[in-house]
Amino acid sequence: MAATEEIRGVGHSVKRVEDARFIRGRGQYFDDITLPGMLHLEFLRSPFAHARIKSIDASRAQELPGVVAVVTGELLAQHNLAWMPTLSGDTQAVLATDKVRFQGQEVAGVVAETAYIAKDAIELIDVDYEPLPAITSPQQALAKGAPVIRDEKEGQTDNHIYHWEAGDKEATDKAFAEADRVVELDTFYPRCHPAPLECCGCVADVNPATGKATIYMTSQAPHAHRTLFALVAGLPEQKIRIISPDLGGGFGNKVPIYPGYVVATAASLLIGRPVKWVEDRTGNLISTGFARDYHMHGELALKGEKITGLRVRLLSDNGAFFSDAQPTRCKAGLFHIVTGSYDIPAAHVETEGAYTNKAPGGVAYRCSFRVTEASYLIERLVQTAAYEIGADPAEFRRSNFIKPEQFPYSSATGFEYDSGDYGAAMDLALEKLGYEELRREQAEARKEGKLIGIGLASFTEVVGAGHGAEYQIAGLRMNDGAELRIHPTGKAVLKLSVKSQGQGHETTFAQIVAEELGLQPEDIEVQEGDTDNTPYGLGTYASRSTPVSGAATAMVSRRIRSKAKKIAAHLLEASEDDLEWEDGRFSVKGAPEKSTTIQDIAFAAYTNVPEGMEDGLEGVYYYDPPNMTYPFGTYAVVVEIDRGTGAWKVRRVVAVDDCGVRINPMIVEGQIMGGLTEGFGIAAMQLIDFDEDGNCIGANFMDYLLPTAWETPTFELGETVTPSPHHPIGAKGVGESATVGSPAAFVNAVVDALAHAGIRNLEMPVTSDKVWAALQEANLAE
Ligand code: MCN
Ligand code: CUM
Repeated sequence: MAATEEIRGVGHSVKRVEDARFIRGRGQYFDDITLPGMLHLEFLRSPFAHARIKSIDASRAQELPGVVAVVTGELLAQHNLAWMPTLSGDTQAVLATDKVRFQGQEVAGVVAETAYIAKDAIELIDVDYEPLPAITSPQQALAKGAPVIRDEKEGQTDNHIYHWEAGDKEATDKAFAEADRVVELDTFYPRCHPAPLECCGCVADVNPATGKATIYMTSQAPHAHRTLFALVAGLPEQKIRIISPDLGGGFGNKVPIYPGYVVATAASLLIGRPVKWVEDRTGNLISTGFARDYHMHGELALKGEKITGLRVRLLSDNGAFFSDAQPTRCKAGLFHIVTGSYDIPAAHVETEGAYTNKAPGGVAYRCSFRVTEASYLIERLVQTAAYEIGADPAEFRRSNFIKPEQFPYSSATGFEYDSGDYGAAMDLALEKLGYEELRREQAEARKEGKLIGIGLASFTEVVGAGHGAEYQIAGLRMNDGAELRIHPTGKAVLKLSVKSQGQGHETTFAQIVAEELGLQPEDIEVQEGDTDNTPYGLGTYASRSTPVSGAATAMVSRRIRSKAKKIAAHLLEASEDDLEWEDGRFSVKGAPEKSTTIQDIAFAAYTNVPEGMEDGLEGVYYYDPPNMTYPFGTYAVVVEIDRGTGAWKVRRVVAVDDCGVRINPMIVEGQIMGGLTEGFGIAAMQLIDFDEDGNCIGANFMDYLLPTAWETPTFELGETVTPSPHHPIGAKGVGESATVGSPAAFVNAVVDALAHAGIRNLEMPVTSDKVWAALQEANLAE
């Protein structure tokens, strides 16, 4: 019986159960779904970044055999669907009516019998555009006399979206007035894109007889999306069923609601047949949720080796529609951790947002609400400060770290860090790296004209939104549910509100139940993604599945265990107080031979419960986290620079992460390696750029470069474990940590190779030509 075998609960590197179908090609993605009578939707996209639409003539397209309908903004407007609300209270065009506001914006949709016919018909739509000047930077957007992009919005007379601030301005000004030195850094976190392997898409099936809308869609947050569909389209919520099937990666790209989902659903409703929309790569890169595009100015006030103040000014390029997924309290999530891992007594941050003629987005890409930018800024700033005062960057960090005994720590911007031991993580990273020795080698190499750089990032992240009273999206509290049913034979089904895009939830969440109930993970099936069959919750992003839904899973298991205990007392004819729980069985204290397993109890739950007790062994729990979790770590990167070309090569990457208790160490390491690869890609090559007319440069994988196995360095990992004090099993989220923390380490490493010659900054992506220019400037070029 199971109880004699070791339970593979928390801490075991259980192999990913989902891979059995993925590696056999048996996954089911939305594009695998074919329904009888299904039609296909394709989009006509704007060639201009900014233009007035004078007319749209779709008659030639309409006449093409096989075309069923052409959907325009005008048609949608008749159903009040031409515009939709965004997650941050703005509006966004579903299909353009008055103007196009970025290149690639959806102008019209063709619904046809095949995708090929739909694509051909797109070519036959005649749009008469009157081009307008394009705005491609927030500086341009906020300049006097700039054309107003959102002229359709009442009262909008410029391109300004918001001004937010956090921290104490007065205290910060005082810290700067009293500082013996002020260090500054101006830097830009460029626009990049998550580019998941599978682009977005859906199959919308509105049944004209029942009125039920079943929408198979690429969604990281199926429940939230269903509620938004209900609110936007006015469909009754019980008549909407979102099914998010297997996803080929998300990385934040599948959080927003895109016009494709809405048009496919509207078309299915109007035509009465299922409609499939499959986004192509260029559509994905030019029109869906981009990330970053953040201009940052940071200043540190120093007294000796101590940081006494932080001042930050930000300017955000939000594209044509403000569509950040924006939890209320969060504002810019950057506020949460802008002071990083450092005990900075005073801080003040101000941020402005602007509309530009670029695709909307802003938050997503393996970050949590701008924390990537925050982490980058502070880690670049502390390195700059260390150089300016002639301190070793590691030692300078150490003297400013928040100390373990200061937790829970209240930051100068008003957030409470739950737990941390930053020194321990850094020590382990430095030890693994052989830091002292490397510094010596670096100095020796320099004498021989060789450039080696060592870059560190001791990041702190914030994940797991988060405390429903303060964190809401579109008015919905950011909670998550878990429903667990133990069947008579002791096998279980766990249903979750979150949705894996590749993170291995089917494995790890079963391990949480295994840990709490003493079942083996293979006896627990985990289900996600179908709103008709899973409990409510806000979904997977901001590494919140473990902190929120993982906690719900532990709590529902405990709830079931307490009922199991009552049944055990009944079966053993003992008092509950005399029972002990260990490894899936209750036994009588002092009489271990008198025991009953969770499997026996499960059977009894349906056959032999104590008098007055309801049958069954199941429960549901909605978890509202008391706080966010704050994972952290130190990443160290060693690079060599070729003085002849400016090319830089990564010699080593050491990554020490602390995400509290690790449920599945192998999966956590996989998350970290994937995240480091993306961090490297962002630092070295991934760039979505625009020319002055607003043409997107980076619209395909020839121009938007992703690291392949060829460029990706080898990673050496390490861990420390500082449990979260408020999470039921002490776990913190980890999915995004490496992408958040590592870009600064890569850039710091390249800068470090040139720092002795006065170079302080290089902008991402750090391409050879930029390094070459720096080598020239520093008289180091060969
Ligand atoms: N885990 C663990 N122990 C911990 C923390 C996490 O074993 N202490 C496990 C979890 O159980 C889960 C995985 O690690 O299986 C990631 O958990 P978590 O940190 O809670 O993150 P989420 O599951 O909420 O995933 C979201 C996060 C985000 S926001 C992005 S973006 C991202 C990422 O995950 N996108 C990914 N990792 C990704 N990995 C893949 N393969 N594909 C994506 O699209
Ligand atoms: Cu910020 S990308 Mo993830 O949160 O889905």
